[in-house]
Amino acid sequence: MAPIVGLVGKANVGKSTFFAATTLKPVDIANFPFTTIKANRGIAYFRSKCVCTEFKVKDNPNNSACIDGVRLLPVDLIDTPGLIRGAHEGKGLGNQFLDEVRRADALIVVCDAAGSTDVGGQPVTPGSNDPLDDIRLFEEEFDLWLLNIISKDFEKFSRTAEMKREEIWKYIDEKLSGLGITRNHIINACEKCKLNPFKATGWSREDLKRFAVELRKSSKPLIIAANKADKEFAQENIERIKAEGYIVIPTCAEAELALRRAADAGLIKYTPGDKDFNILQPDKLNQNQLRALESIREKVFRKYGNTGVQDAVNEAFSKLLDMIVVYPVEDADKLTDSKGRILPDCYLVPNGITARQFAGVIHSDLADSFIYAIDARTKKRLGEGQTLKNRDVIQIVAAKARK
Ligand SMILES: Nc1nc2c(ncn2[C@@H]2O[C@H](COP(=O)(O)OP(=O)(O)OP(=O)(O)O)[C@@H](O)[C@H]2O)c(=O)[nH]1
Ligand SMILES: [Mg+2]
Repeated sequence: MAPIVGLVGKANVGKSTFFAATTLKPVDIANFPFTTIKANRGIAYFRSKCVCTEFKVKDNPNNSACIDGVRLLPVDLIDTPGLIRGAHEGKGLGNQFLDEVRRADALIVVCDAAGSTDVGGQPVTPGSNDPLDDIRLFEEEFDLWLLNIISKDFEKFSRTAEMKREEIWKYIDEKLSGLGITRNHIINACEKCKLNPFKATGWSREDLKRFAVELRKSSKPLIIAANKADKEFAQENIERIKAEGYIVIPTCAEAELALRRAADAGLIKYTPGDKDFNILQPDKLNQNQLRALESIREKVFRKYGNTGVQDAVNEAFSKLLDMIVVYPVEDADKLTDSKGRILPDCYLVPNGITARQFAGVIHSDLADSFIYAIDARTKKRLGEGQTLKNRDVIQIVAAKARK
Protein backbone atom coordinates (compact mmCIF):
# COMPACT_ATOMS: atom_id res chain seq x y z
CA MET A 1 0.00 0.00 0.00
CA ALA A 2 1.32 3.41 -0.93
CA PRO A 3 2.18 5.45 2.15
CA ILE A 4 0.10 8.47 3.09
CA VAL A 5 1.30 11.69 4.67
CA GLY A 6 -1.15 13.69 6.76
CA LEU A 7 -1.28 17.44 7.27
CA VAL A 8 -2.30 17.97 10.88
CA GLY A 9 -2.41 20.72 13.46
CA LYS A 10 -4.32 23.47 15.15
CA ALA A 11 -7.27 25.10 13.40
CA ASN A 12 -6.59 27.98 11.00
CA VAL A 13 -2.84 27.51 10.55
CA GLY A 14 -2.87 26.91 6.78
CA LYS A 15 -3.24 23.13 6.35
CA SER A 16 -5.77 23.41 3.54
CA THR A 17 -3.75 26.16 1.86
CA PHE A 18 -0.72 23.82 1.95
CA PHE A 19 -2.88 20.98 0.62
CA ALA A 20 -4.36 23.10 -2.18
CA ALA A 21 -0.90 24.36 -3.14
CA THR A 22 0.48 20.84 -3.55
CA THR A 23 -2.56 19.14 -5.09
CA LEU A 24 -4.21 22.08 -6.87
CA LYS A 25 -7.50 20.72 -5.56
CA PRO A 26 -10.10 23.40 -4.92
CA VAL A 27 -10.67 23.12 -1.15
CA ASP A 28 -12.13 25.56 1.36
CA ILE A 29 -9.67 28.03 2.82
CA ALA A 30 -10.64 30.85 5.19
CA ASN A 31 -9.29 32.88 8.06
CA PHE A 32 -11.38 31.27 10.79
CA PRO A 33 -11.23 27.90 12.59
CA PHE A 34 -12.91 24.71 11.37
CA THR A 35 -13.07 25.66 7.73
CA THR A 36 -12.26 22.04 6.94
CA ILE A 37 -14.90 19.71 8.33
CA LYS A 38 -14.11 16.54 6.43
CA ALA A 39 -10.63 15.44 5.42
CA ASN A 40 -9.47 16.08 1.87
CA ARG A 41 -7.40 13.51 0.09
CA GLY A 42 -5.32 14.29 -2.96
CA ILE A 43 -2.23 13.74 -5.01
CA ALA A 44 0.84 15.84 -4.29
CA TYR A 45 4.26 15.41 -5.90
CA PHE A 46 7.64 14.24 -4.71
CA ARG A 47 10.41 16.20 -6.42
CA SER A 48 13.56 14.40 -7.52
CA LYS A 49 16.38 15.28 -9.91
CA CYS A 50 15.60 13.21 -13.00
CA VAL A 51 18.25 10.84 -14.35
CA CYS A 52 17.47 12.02 -17.90
CA THR A 53 20.08 14.78 -17.66
CA GLU A 54 22.81 12.41 -16.47
CA PHE A 55 22.03 9.90 -19.26
CA LYS A 56 21.64 12.77 -21.74
CA VAL A 57 18.31 11.53 -23.10
CA LYS A 58 14.94 13.08 -23.76
CA ASP A 59 12.52 11.05 -21.67
CA ASN A 60 8.87 10.13 -22.20
CA PRO A 61 7.40 10.18 -18.68
CA ASN A 62 4.32 8.06 -18.12
CA ASN A 63 3.54 7.51 -14.42
CA SER A 64 5.16 10.81 -13.37
CA ALA A 65 6.15 14.12 -14.93
CA CYS A 66 9.53 15.53 -15.94
CA ILE A 67 9.91 19.30 -16.17
CA ASP A 68 13.33 20.56 -17.24
CA GLY A 69 15.09 17.63 -15.58
CA VAL A 70 12.90 17.62 -12.46
CA ARG A 71 10.91 14.41 -11.93
CA LEU A 72 7.61 14.81 -10.10
CA LEU A 73 6.23 11.57 -8.67
CA PRO A 74 2.65 11.38 -7.41
CA VAL A 75 2.23 10.81 -3.66
CA ASP A 76 -0.81 10.65 -1.36
CA LEU A 77 -1.55 13.52 0.97
CA ILE A 78 -4.48 14.15 3.35
CA ASP A 79 -5.64 17.44 4.79
CA THR A 80 -7.36 16.98 8.16
CA PRO A 81 -9.82 19.12 10.13
CA GLY A 82 -8.28 21.54 12.64
CA LEU A 83 -7.49 20.48 16.16
CA ILE A 84 -8.36 22.17 19.45
CA ARG A 85 -7.79 21.41 23.13
CA GLY A 86 -9.93 18.50 24.24
CA ALA A 87 -9.97 16.87 20.78
CA HIS A 88 -9.21 13.50 22.39
CA GLU A 89 -12.55 13.83 24.21
CA GLY A 90 -14.28 14.67 20.93
CA LYS A 91 -14.15 18.48 21.35
CA GLY A 92 -14.27 20.54 18.18
CA LEU A 93 -13.84 18.15 15.31
CA GLY A 94 -11.73 15.81 17.47
CA ASN A 95 -13.31 12.59 16.35
CA GLN A 96 -13.15 13.40 12.67
CA PHE A 97 -9.57 14.53 13.08
CA LEU A 98 -8.35 11.43 14.86
CA ASP A 99 -10.27 9.19 12.54
CA GLU A 100 -8.35 10.59 9.60
CA VAL A 101 -4.95 10.73 11.22
CA ARG A 102 -4.94 7.00 11.89
CA ARG A 103 -4.56 6.43 8.15
CA ALA A 104 -1.37 8.46 7.86
CA ASP A 105 2.08 6.89 8.00
CA ALA A 106 3.90 10.15 8.67
CA LEU A 107 2.77 13.63 9.58
CA ILE A 108 3.48 17.20 8.65
CA VAL A 109 2.43 19.21 11.69
CA VAL A 110 1.53 22.65 10.40
CA CYS A 111 1.86 25.48 12.91
CA ASP A 112 1.32 29.23 12.74
CA ALA A 113 4.95 30.33 12.99
CA ALA A 114 3.90 33.97 13.27
CA GLY A 115 1.79 33.26 16.36
CA SER A 116 -1.15 35.01 14.70
CA THR A 117 -3.90 32.62 15.86
CA ASP A 118 -4.88 31.72 19.40
CA VAL A 119 -5.31 28.23 20.85
CA GLY A 120 -8.80 28.01 19.32
CA GLY A 121 -7.58 29.15 15.90
CA GLN A 122 -9.05 32.66 16.15
CA PRO A 123 -6.96 35.40 14.48
CA VAL A 124 -4.90 37.50 16.95
CA THR A 125 -2.09 40.04 16.58
CA PRO A 126 1.05 38.32 15.22
CA GLY A 127 3.49 37.49 18.00
CA SER A 128 0.82 36.96 20.64
CA ASN A 129 0.70 33.17 20.41
CA ASP A 130 3.60 30.75 20.78
CA PRO A 131 3.78 28.29 17.83
CA LEU A 132 5.47 25.77 20.13
CA ASP A 133 2.09 25.56 21.86
CA ASP A 134 0.50 24.63 18.48
CA ILE A 135 2.92 21.72 18.18
CA ARG A 136 2.46 20.58 21.78
CA LEU A 137 -1.28 20.80 21.36
CA PHE A 138 -1.10 18.23 18.59
CA GLU A 139 1.29 15.95 20.46
CA GLU A 140 -0.62 16.08 23.72
CA GLU A 141 -4.03 15.52 22.17
CA PHE A 142 -2.77 12.62 20.10
CA ASP A 143 -1.00 11.05 23.09
CA LEU A 144 -4.08 11.36 25.33
CA TRP A 145 -6.25 9.83 22.64
CA LEU A 146 -3.84 6.91 22.29
CA LEU A 147 -3.60 6.59 26.07
CA ASN A 148 -7.39 6.33 26.31
CA ILE A 149 -7.45 3.52 23.79
CA ILE A 150 -4.63 1.59 25.46
CA SER A 151 -5.86 2.04 29.02
CA LYS A 152 -9.36 0.79 28.33
CA ASP A 153 -9.61 -2.56 30.18
CA PHE A 154 -5.83 -2.56 30.58
CA GLU A 155 -6.01 -4.08 34.05
CA LYS A 156 -8.12 -6.93 32.81
CA PHE A 157 -6.01 -7.87 29.85
CA SER A 158 -2.68 -7.35 31.63
CA ARG A 159 -3.87 -9.83 34.30
CA THR A 160 -4.91 -12.33 31.63
CA ALA A 161 -1.56 -11.99 29.85
CA GLU A 162 0.32 -12.51 33.09
CA MET A 163 -1.74 -15.50 34.08
CA LYS A 164 -0.98 -17.10 30.72
CA ARG A 165 2.71 -16.04 31.05
CA GLU A 166 2.36 -14.17 27.78
CA GLU A 167 3.86 -10.91 26.67
CA ILE A 168 1.33 -8.07 26.52
CA TRP A 169 1.84 -7.49 22.75
CA LYS A 170 -1.10 -9.41 21.41
CA TYR A 171 -3.58 -7.54 23.62
CA ILE A 172 -2.26 -4.11 22.69
CA ASP A 173 -2.06 -5.14 19.05
CA GLU A 174 -5.76 -5.89 18.99
CA LYS A 175 -6.65 -2.47 20.37
CA LEU A 176 -4.45 -0.60 17.97
CA SER A 177 -5.28 -2.44 14.79
CA GLY A 178 -6.49 0.05 12.23
CA LEU A 179 -4.32 2.86 13.58
CA GLY A 180 -1.33 2.01 11.43
CA ILE A 181 0.51 0.83 14.54
CA THR A 182 2.34 -2.47 14.11
CA ARG A 183 3.71 -5.07 16.52
CA ASN A 184 7.20 -3.67 15.86
CA HIS A 185 6.14 -0.17 16.89
CA ILE A 186 4.69 -1.64 20.09
CA ILE A 187 7.82 -3.65 20.91
CA ASN A 188 10.07 -0.65 20.20
CA ALA A 189 8.03 1.64 22.42
CA CYS A 190 8.07 -0.92 25.21
CA GLU A 191 11.86 -1.25 24.98
CA LYS A 192 12.33 2.53 24.91
CA CYS A 193 10.26 2.86 28.09
CA LYS A 194 12.07 -0.09 29.69
CA LEU A 195 8.77 -1.76 30.53
CA ASN A 196 8.53 -5.49 31.21
CA PRO A 197 6.03 -6.99 28.73
CA PHE A 198 5.49 -10.02 30.99
CA LYS A 199 4.58 -7.85 33.99
CA ALA A 200 2.11 -5.34 32.60
CA THR A 201 0.02 -5.36 35.80
CA GLY A 202 2.89 -3.37 37.31
CA TRP A 203 2.74 -0.61 34.68
CA SER A 204 1.59 2.63 36.31
CA ARG A 205 -0.56 5.34 34.66
CA GLU A 206 2.70 7.30 34.17
CA ASP A 207 4.28 4.29 32.46
CA LEU A 208 1.31 4.02 30.12
CA LYS A 209 1.60 7.72 29.30
CA ARG A 210 5.30 7.38 28.41
CA PHE A 211 4.42 4.30 26.38
CA ALA A 212 1.75 6.22 24.40
CA VAL A 213 4.26 9.00 23.63
CA GLU A 214 6.85 6.53 22.33
CA LEU A 215 4.22 4.71 20.30
CA ARG A 216 3.21 7.96 18.64
CA LYS A 217 6.83 8.86 17.91
CA SER A 218 7.64 5.55 16.25
CA SER A 219 4.37 5.01 14.39
CA LYS A 220 3.61 8.58 13.29
CA PRO A 221 6.95 10.33 12.78
CA LEU A 222 6.58 14.05 12.18
CA ILE A 223 8.17 17.18 10.82
CA ILE A 224 7.06 20.74 11.43
CA ALA A 225 5.91 23.06 8.65
CA ALA A 226 6.44 26.46 10.27
CA ASN A 227 3.79 28.16 8.16
CA LYS A 228 2.98 31.84 7.62
CA ALA A 229 6.76 32.30 7.57
CA ASP A 230 6.22 35.48 5.54
CA LYS A 231 4.68 37.22 8.55
CA GLU A 232 6.26 39.28 11.26
CA PHE A 233 7.71 37.33 14.25
CA ALA A 234 7.95 34.09 12.26
CA GLN A 235 11.70 34.02 11.86
CA GLU A 236 12.59 34.23 15.55
CA ASN A 237 9.89 31.71 16.41
CA ILE A 238 11.27 29.28 13.83
CA GLU A 239 14.68 29.42 15.54
CA ARG A 240 13.06 28.64 18.88
CA ILE A 241 11.19 25.64 17.43
CA LYS A 242 14.44 24.34 15.92
CA ALA A 243 16.15 24.74 19.29
CA GLU A 244 13.60 22.30 20.74
CA GLY A 245 15.00 19.58 18.46
CA TYR A 246 12.20 19.37 15.88
CA ILE A 247 12.84 19.01 12.15
CA VAL A 248 11.48 22.37 11.02
CA ILE A 249 10.80 23.67 7.53
CA PRO A 250 9.73 27.31 7.21
CA THR A 251 6.79 27.40 4.79
CA CYS A 252 4.63 29.96 3.11
CA ALA A 253 1.71 27.94 1.82
CA GLU A 254 -0.14 31.05 0.66
CA ALA A 255 2.75 32.03 -1.62
CA GLU A 256 3.07 28.50 -2.99
CA LEU A 257 -0.64 28.41 -3.77
CA ALA A 258 -0.49 31.75 -5.60
CA LEU A 259 2.55 30.64 -7.60
CA ARG A 260 1.08 27.24 -8.51
CA ARG A 261 -2.14 28.83 -9.70
CA ALA A 262 -0.29 31.49 -11.70
CA ALA A 263 1.92 28.79 -13.25
CA ASP A 264 -1.13 26.67 -14.03
CA ALA A 265 -2.66 29.64 -15.86
CA GLY A 266 0.55 30.10 -17.85
CA LEU A 267 1.29 33.49 -16.30
CA ILE A 268 4.58 32.50 -14.69
CA LYS A 269 7.12 29.72 -15.03
CA TYR A 270 7.48 27.92 -11.74
CA THR A 271 7.98 24.28 -10.76
CA PRO A 272 7.23 23.36 -7.12
CA GLY A 273 10.41 23.60 -5.10
CA ASP A 274 12.13 26.07 -7.47
CA LYS A 275 14.24 28.82 -5.94
CA ASP A 276 12.64 31.51 -8.08
CA PHE A 277 9.98 32.11 -10.74
CA ASN A 278 9.77 33.97 -14.05
CA ILE A 279 6.89 36.15 -15.10
CA LEU A 280 5.89 35.04 -18.60
CA GLN A 281 2.93 37.29 -19.34
CA PRO A 282 3.33 40.58 -17.44
CA ASP A 283 0.67 42.24 -19.60
CA LYS A 284 -1.93 39.83 -18.27
CA LEU A 285 -1.21 40.74 -14.64
CA ASN A 286 -2.53 43.88 -12.96
CA GLN A 287 -0.47 46.13 -10.67
CA ASN A 288 -1.73 44.37 -7.52
CA GLN A 289 -0.84 40.95 -8.85
CA LEU A 290 2.62 42.11 -9.91
CA ARG A 291 3.15 43.67 -6.49
CA ALA A 292 2.01 40.46 -4.78
CA LEU A 293 4.49 38.43 -6.80
CA GLU A 294 7.31 40.84 -5.96
CA SER A 295 6.37 40.64 -2.30
CA ILE A 296 6.65 36.83 -2.46
CA ARG A 297 10.14 37.24 -3.92
CA GLU A 298 11.09 39.62 -1.16
CA LYS A 299 9.50 38.04 1.88
CA VAL A 300 9.80 34.37 0.99
CA PHE A 301 12.44 33.58 -1.65
CA ARG A 302 15.08 36.08 -0.48
CA LYS A 303 14.56 35.11 3.15
CA TYR A 304 14.10 31.35 3.01
CA GLY A 305 15.29 30.27 -0.47
CA ASN A 306 11.89 28.87 -1.52
CA THR A 307 8.34 28.51 -0.20
CA GLY A 308 9.28 25.38 1.76
CA VAL A 309 6.09 23.53 0.80
CA GLN A 310 7.79 21.15 -1.64
CA ASP A 311 10.69 20.65 0.78
CA ALA A 312 8.24 19.61 3.49
CA VAL A 313 6.56 17.03 1.24
CA ASN A 314 9.96 15.71 0.13
CA GLU A 315 11.28 15.53 3.67
CA ALA A 316 8.23 13.59 4.83
CA PHE A 317 8.68 10.89 2.20
CA SER A 318 12.48 10.74 2.04
CA LYS A 319 13.46 11.28 5.69
CA LEU A 320 10.46 10.22 7.76
CA LEU A 321 9.39 7.32 5.54
CA ASP A 322 12.90 6.64 4.20
CA MET A 323 11.90 6.22 0.57
CA ILE A 324 14.02 6.31 -2.57
CA VAL A 325 13.32 6.73 -6.27
CA VAL A 326 13.96 3.83 -8.68
CA TYR A 327 13.36 3.73 -12.46
CA PRO A 328 12.40 0.43 -14.10
CA VAL A 329 13.26 -0.12 -17.79
CA GLU A 330 12.94 -3.12 -20.07
CA ASP A 331 16.13 -2.37 -21.97
CA ALA A 332 19.08 -1.19 -19.87
CA ASP A 333 20.97 0.08 -22.94
CA LYS A 334 18.21 2.07 -24.58
CA LEU A 335 16.50 2.89 -21.22
CA THR A 336 13.16 2.06 -22.79
CA ASP A 337 10.04 0.08 -21.96
CA SER A 338 8.33 -2.38 -24.32
CA LYS A 339 6.75 0.49 -26.22
CA GLY A 340 10.08 2.20 -26.81
CA ARG A 341 9.38 5.01 -24.34
CA ILE A 342 12.50 6.35 -22.64
CA LEU A 343 12.52 6.29 -18.81
CA PRO A 344 8.71 6.19 -18.70
CA ASP A 345 8.24 5.28 -15.06
CA CYS A 346 9.78 5.73 -11.68
CA TYR A 347 8.64 4.59 -8.27
CA LEU A 348 9.05 5.75 -4.71
CA VAL A 349 10.04 2.63 -2.81
CA PRO A 350 11.35 1.89 0.68
CA ASN A 351 15.08 2.29 1.13
CA GLY A 352 16.63 -1.18 1.43
CA ILE A 353 14.36 -2.70 -1.23
CA THR A 354 15.95 -5.65 -3.04
CA ALA A 355 16.01 -6.23 -6.79
CA ARG A 356 13.40 -8.99 -6.53
CA GLN A 357 11.15 -6.93 -4.26
CA PHE A 358 11.35 -4.10 -6.78
CA ALA A 359 10.27 -6.51 -9.52
CA GLY A 360 7.21 -7.19 -7.35
CA VAL A 361 6.44 -3.47 -7.20
CA ILE A 362 6.26 -3.37 -11.00
CA HIS A 363 4.20 -6.57 -11.25
CA SER A 364 3.72 -9.48 -8.85
CA ASP A 365 4.39 -11.99 -11.69
CA LEU A 366 7.72 -10.33 -12.30
CA ALA A 367 8.88 -11.13 -8.76
CA ASP A 368 7.93 -14.78 -9.22
CA SER A 369 9.72 -15.16 -12.53
CA PHE A 370 12.71 -12.96 -11.56
CA ILE A 371 16.10 -14.26 -12.75
CA TYR A 372 18.37 -11.24 -12.26
CA ALA A 373 18.42 -7.47 -12.67
CA ILE A 374 20.74 -5.14 -14.57
CA ASP A 375 21.94 -1.77 -13.29
CA ALA A 376 21.67 0.54 -16.33
CA ARG A 377 24.51 2.74 -15.06
CA THR A 378 27.15 0.07 -14.57
CA LYS A 379 25.54 -2.64 -16.76
CA LYS A 380 26.30 -5.03 -13.91
CA ARG A 381 24.05 -7.95 -13.00
CA LEU A 382 22.28 -7.74 -9.67
CA GLY A 383 21.13 -10.81 -7.79
CA GLU A 384 17.69 -11.05 -6.20
CA GLY A 385 18.90 -9.96 -2.76
CA GLN A 386 20.88 -6.95 -3.96
CA THR A 387 19.57 -3.72 -2.43
CA LEU A 388 18.85 -0.80 -4.73
CA LYS A 389 20.00 2.79 -4.36
CA ASN A 390 18.29 6.13 -4.83
CA ARG A 391 17.92 7.03 -8.54
CA ASP A 392 18.93 3.57 -9.76
CA VAL A 393 17.74 2.60 -13.25
CA ILE A 394 16.99 -1.11 -13.25
CA GLN A 395 16.13 -3.72 -15.87
CA ILE A 396 14.49 -6.88 -14.58
CA VAL A 397 15.28 -10.05 -16.46
CA ALA A 398 12.56 -12.63 -15.90
CA ALA A 399 11.64 -16.08 -17.18
CA LYS A 400 9.11 -15.97 -19.98
CA ALA A 401 5.61 -16.81 -18.81
CA ARG A 402 4.42 -20.24 -20.00
CA LYS A 403 1.52 -20.12 -22.43
N1 LIG B 1 0.30 35.11 5.65
C1 LIG B 1 0.01 33.85 5.39
N2 LIG B 1 -1.26 33.40 5.52
C2 LIG B 1 -1.51 32.12 5.25
C3 LIG B 1 -0.50 31.20 4.87
N3 LIG B 1 -1.06 29.99 4.69
C4 LIG B 1 -2.37 30.12 4.94
N4 LIG B 1 -2.66 31.40 5.27
C5 LIG B 1 -3.99 31.94 5.62
O1 LIG B 1 -4.41 31.32 6.83
C6 LIG B 1 -5.84 31.19 6.86
C7 LIG B 1 -6.23 29.78 7.20
O2 LIG B 1 -5.90 28.93 6.12
P1 LIG B 1 -6.52 27.46 5.96
O3 LIG B 1 -5.69 26.79 4.91
O4 LIG B 1 -7.98 27.50 5.77
O5 LIG B 1 -6.18 26.85 7.41
P2 LIG B 1 -6.51 25.40 8.02
O6 LIG B 1 -5.38 25.04 8.90
O7 LIG B 1 -6.85 24.46 6.93
O8 LIG B 1 -7.80 25.73 8.89
P3 LIG B 1 -8.95 24.72 9.44
O9 LIG B 1 -9.45 23.90 8.30
O10 LIG B 1 -9.98 25.64 9.97
O11 LIG B 1 -8.30 23.92 10.49
C8 LIG B 1 -6.32 31.66 5.49
O12 LIG B 1 -6.74 33.00 5.59
C9 LIG B 1 -5.07 31.56 4.62
O13 LIG B 1 -5.07 32.44 3.53
C10 LIG B 1 0.84 31.70 4.75
O14 LIG B 1 1.79 30.99 4.44
N5 LIG B 1 1.03 33.03 5.03
MG1 LIG C 1 -8.54 23.42 6.56
